[in-house]
Amino acid sequence: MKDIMIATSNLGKVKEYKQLLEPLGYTVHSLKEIDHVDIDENGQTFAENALIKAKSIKNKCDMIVIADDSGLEIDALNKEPGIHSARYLAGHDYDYKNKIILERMKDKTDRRARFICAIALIDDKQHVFEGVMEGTIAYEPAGTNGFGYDPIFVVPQFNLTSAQLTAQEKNSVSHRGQATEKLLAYLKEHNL
Ligand code: ITT
Repeated sequence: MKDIMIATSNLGKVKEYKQLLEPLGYTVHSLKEIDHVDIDENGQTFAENALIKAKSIKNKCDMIVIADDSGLEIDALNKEPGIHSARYLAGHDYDYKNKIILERMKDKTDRRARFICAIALIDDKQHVFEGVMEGTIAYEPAGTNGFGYDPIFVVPQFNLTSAQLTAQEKNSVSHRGQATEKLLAYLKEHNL
C-alpha cells in the first residue's frame, strides 16, 4: 500500500478521496492524524489556495501530500460563494446555507452553476490538477448523500442533485473525480 496525506479537515472530502484512491492501492490519511497547523487560505484562486494548503503540510509528514481546494460558483450570484464556499455564512450549518442560497436564487432564471476542484501536489515542482462539474441550482434541496452544497446542485447527467447520487455516481462525474483522474495519471507516470 502507498500512503497519501490529504491536507484537509473536511470529512466529506476525506470520505470521497478514500472511495477514489483506496481501491487503487493508496492508504488515505488526513489532518486529524497530525498536530494542528494554522493555514491561512489567502489565495485568490482555488489553485492558489490548494498550493497554500499543500505547502503548509508538506514537511509535516513523510508521504505524498496533496491538498484540495474546491467550491461552488453560481453565475446569477456573481460566482459566489466561489473560493469562499467553506466560509460563506460562517458558523451556520449547510441546511441553513443551502436555504439562504435558494432564497437568493428564488427569482433567478439563470440557474447555471459549477463545482470546481483544484488538487495541489508538491514534489520537486508544484502541480495543480483541476476538475469542473457543470450543473444547475435546484429549486428545493433534495438528497442526503455527499456533503456541503450537494443537496442544491443538480447534475445534468442524472437529473438529480449530487446528494441524491451514490458515491460511485458522484465520483464518476464530479469535479473531485476529474481532478483525481489527472492526479492519478501523474502519480502513475512518475511511479509514485
Ligand atoms: P479543508 O480546507 O480542510 O480542505 P474546507 O471545507 O475548508 O476543508 P475548502 O476551503 O476547499 O475546504 O472549501 C470547500 C467547500 O466547498 C466545502 O466546505 C463545501 O462547502 C464546498 N464543496 C466543495 N466540494 C463539494 C462537493 O463535492 N459537494 C458539496 N460541497 C462541496
